[in-house]
Parts: sequence; structure tokens; C-alpha cells
Amino acid sequence: MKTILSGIQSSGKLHLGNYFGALRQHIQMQEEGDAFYFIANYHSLTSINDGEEIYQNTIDVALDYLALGLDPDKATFFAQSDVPQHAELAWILGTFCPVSLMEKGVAYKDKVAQGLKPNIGLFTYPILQAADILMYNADLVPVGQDQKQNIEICRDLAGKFNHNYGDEYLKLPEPYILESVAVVPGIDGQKMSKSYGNTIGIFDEGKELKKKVMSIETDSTPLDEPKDPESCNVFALIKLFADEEKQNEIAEKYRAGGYGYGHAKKELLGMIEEYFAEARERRKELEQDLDTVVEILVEGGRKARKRAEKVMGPVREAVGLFRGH
Ligand code: AQP
Repeated sequence: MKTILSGIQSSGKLHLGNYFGALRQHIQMQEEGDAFYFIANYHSLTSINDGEEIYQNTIDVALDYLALGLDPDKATFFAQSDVPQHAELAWILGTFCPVSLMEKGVAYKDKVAQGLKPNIGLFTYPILQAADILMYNADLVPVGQDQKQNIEICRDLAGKFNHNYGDEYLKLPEPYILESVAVVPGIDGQKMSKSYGNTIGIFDEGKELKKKVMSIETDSTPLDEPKDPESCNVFALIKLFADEEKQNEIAEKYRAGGYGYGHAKKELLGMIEEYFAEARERRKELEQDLDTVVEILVEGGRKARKRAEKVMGPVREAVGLFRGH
């Protein structure tokens, strides 16, 4: 059975990019393998330094995952901070990481360009991510396209470590990226991303949801004229929700003319509302039972720590680290 691992930062409301690029695959893959999913709250510290916000975001991501169908009996679900071995392994891997490897980090450059503080945590983010993955001997890492480089860095670091200590202490993982949803566009057509402020939240509803959908950028082709669905941001999002038949039907309307972007946005709004209706209700119920949510994380943390030691024990020994307990 393959080991599957992935995480999501608790740095704000989860959006359609997170869902279609990663989370949906996480939920599906819990049926197929030994799955580990975690809330990456150490990573969130690279952009948020408010304790209450970090804590609340962790609970929010737990609520989102559980409402969307994560089953804690099938997947080990935990908060990264509940397994301090992640930070320990990251330190060790950091000693194998040339500064030049981090300097090539596309995500770091993007985030700094977006105005994030260039702190050391952000700079070395891929090293902590490598530790997250290597800790559980993961075979597959379901992620969006933006994470591909980080998985390559992870493989690189694991290879250097194994080579130095002369054994396969760390397993080299493979990324699992679904091409059709590798990059979900945001309201402005760029990659949907919290830091670009162009997201549509999975649990947005009512006026807020409507306002976001209606503000998706389009060209200014008049209503009567034919339009190209393939170059339209609205259609790119419709494709995530509609089956092939429905996609073809809407594409026909685009090409025929007389169908405006406003019409397409209304169809998309209805699809989003319907698709997440059940999860939205489930989330509201879970919000009334936060003790159970915390209990699920506590139990997941216990299982994950146990599993982490299977890798960390031999790693500490290989490295020669003294431990008095
Ligand atoms: N637009 C996207 N299309 C496809 N996949 C995406 N992911 C994120 N945005 C898209 C995937 O979601 C998973 C979790 O991502 P993360 O929590 O590590 O956050 P992120 O990639 O940093 O997400 P954001 O919104 O883009 O956050 P910021 O703005 O903080 O960078 C990952 O598997 C990611 O690929």
C-alpha cells in the first residue's frame, strides 16, 4: 500500500485552488493508501505572527477538511506543530542544503515580490516541507503545480542525506499533480492564491460569494458576439464543476453569441453553491462540536508522532545525535 502525504497551510480561508488542486485528491486518496494529511501551521508562521490567528486558522482548516469529507478513521489527520520531529528533521536537512538551492526557489521569489517579509523561515520553507514529506516515507504527494519545485528539492535533499550516511534512510517521493487542475485561476486570471487576494473561498456564501463570482475578469466582447470559452476565466472555473456534457453545452452557447459573461457567471455561481452545499451544512454542524474536532487532531498527532519516530530514530543515530531520553 502506498503512503500518501500532503498538507495545507493554515494561513487564511481555503479556496477553490486549494480544493481542486489538492484537497479533493486528498479526500479521494484516503480510500487508496496509507494517508497522512496535516495542517501546516509551522509554515504559516512565515507569514502570520499573531498567536490567536494561527490557532484559529488551525481549527478552521480542520473544520474545512472534515466538512469536505476527510475521514479520520481512514487518514491520519494532525497539526504539524503536534509532531515537533518535523522541525527537528528540517534542521538536520538544512545542514545538507546549499544556500544556492534555496536561492533558486520560485515560490520564495514570488512571495517576496507580493510583499511578504523575506524572513529566514520563508526562505527555507522548502526544507521544512521536505522534512514533512520524508518523515512518513511518503510515496506520493498530491499537490498543485506550484509545489513541483519543492518536491524536487525534497528529493534532492533526501538523496544527499542518504548518500552521506550510506543507506536509504529517507525515501524519495513522487509528486502527484493532476494536469487538468494543476493551476486553478483566480478572479483576475492569475493563479488563485491567498497572497494575490484573488480567491473564491470554498465556504464563501451569499452576497460575498456572488460579489466574487461577478467580479471575475473577462474581456469586453459585447453580449451578442461569439466568444471563445477556452480563453475565458469564467469558463476555466465552470470546467471544474461541470461534467463534459454540461461543459460542451456552455461552450456552444459561448460560440453562438447572445450569451454574455454575466450569464456564464450566474451559471458558475449556481454550480459552486450546489457543489459545496452539503459540506457547508456539515461545517456548520462541526462548528457546534469543536471538542470532537480537537479530539480528532489530538488522536492524529499521537499516531503521527509514533510513525515519525520510525524515521527519526535511525536518522538521529546515523547523524550521531546524543539523546538522554
Ligand atoms: N491556484 C491553485 N491551483 C492549483 N492548486 C493550488 N494550490 C494552491 N493554489 C492552487 C495547492 O493547494 C495546496 C495547499 O497550498 P498551501 O496551503 O501550501 O498554500 P499555497 O500554495 O501557498 O496556497 P496559496 O493560496 O497560493 O497561498 P499563498 O498565497 O500563501 O501562497 C498545495 O498543494 C497547492 O499546490
